[in-house]
Amino acid sequence: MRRLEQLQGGGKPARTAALVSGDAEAAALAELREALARTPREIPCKYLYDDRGSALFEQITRLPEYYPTRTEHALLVAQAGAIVEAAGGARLSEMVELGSGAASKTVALLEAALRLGGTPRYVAVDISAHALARTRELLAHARPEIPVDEVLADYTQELRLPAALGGGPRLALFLGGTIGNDEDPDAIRLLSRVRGHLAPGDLLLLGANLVTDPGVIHAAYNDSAGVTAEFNRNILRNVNALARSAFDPGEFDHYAPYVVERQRIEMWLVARHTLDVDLGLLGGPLKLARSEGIRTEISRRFTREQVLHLLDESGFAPEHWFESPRGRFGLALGRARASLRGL
Ligand code: SAH
Ligand code: AVI
Repeated sequence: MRRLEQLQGGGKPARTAALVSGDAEAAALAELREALARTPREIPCKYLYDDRGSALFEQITRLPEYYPTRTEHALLVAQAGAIVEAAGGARLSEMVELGSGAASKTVALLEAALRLGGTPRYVAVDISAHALARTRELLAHARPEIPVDEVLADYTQELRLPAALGGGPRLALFLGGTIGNDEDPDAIRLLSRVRGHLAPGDLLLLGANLVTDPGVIHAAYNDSAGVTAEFNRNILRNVNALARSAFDPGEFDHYAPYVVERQRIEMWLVARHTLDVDLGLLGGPLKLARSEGIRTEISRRFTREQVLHLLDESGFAPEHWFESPRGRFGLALGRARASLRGL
């Protein structure tokens, strides 16, 4: 097992997402300062994933209302053989997963590769040291024969991946519907950067939430146990740890409407009353009016055409489309084109 760390110049893994030293810490503070000054105010969603946030996300994936993880998992189990065959079968040299989380669904793909006679390397890229530790535990237990490399990195920045092994295609994975946490330009920039790490003929498997019943989508982000609300409020604890600011999560309501015309959940933290928050290293107080919101995430639903368009714009020729039985989740398999159109 090897670990590359790109959030800091080596040393101990960060226990708080993006809590880093030197230039990277300054960049995180600048990013937060700029985002909180926007209209509407924002905190980038990557700050949801400190240790506690990653653990809360894992709880979310098991909630009865949160259908995406279960739905994608079932689809992956059903289609793993077809996906791995299309990606080269036993010749597949490695799988590189962005935002791997606990990698609970990836095991289905790794097992399919083993069944087909391959032993691909697995490279897990995540901003959360907690998530990478869970990946390590899960794979060591489930599939100890798979070589695993961990990369602690923010994939919105320039990525440094281990050199390709060669000898067979590389399959990049971006699952969970995480692509829906970005608007199109950022999504295309990210997928194009992934394309830049691949050779022509390598592949990308992209998981996306699809447009479905607004009531079902709304419930998934407004669970009755309040776990998503806690996950949302926890972002303020992470900001406090990074910036030594003084947000009180208890002063904010979780608000997560499904905005039908924009095909997306918007997750907000709404001030319960007028607030004057000490921003610590971010500088100055933040004055919030009663009911003023800070947007912490968007989570988009797509049509099949929109997903294939994202692939195409990022340098991949769409080759296969797999959809869950009730059309709530889709997996698109694209092949890296020789020409980097869209880069
Ligand atoms: N793929 C997993 C996890 C999805 S949650 C699944 O489908 O269940 C999103 C994951 O992406 C989290 O593990 C989070 O830590 C990671 N992540 C979010 N923003 C990131 C960023 N900018 N760089 C790297 N990882 C990121
Ligand atoms: C990681 N991402 C795809 C999740 C989503 O559904 O957008 C994060 C999440 N936010 C609230 N619940 C889950």
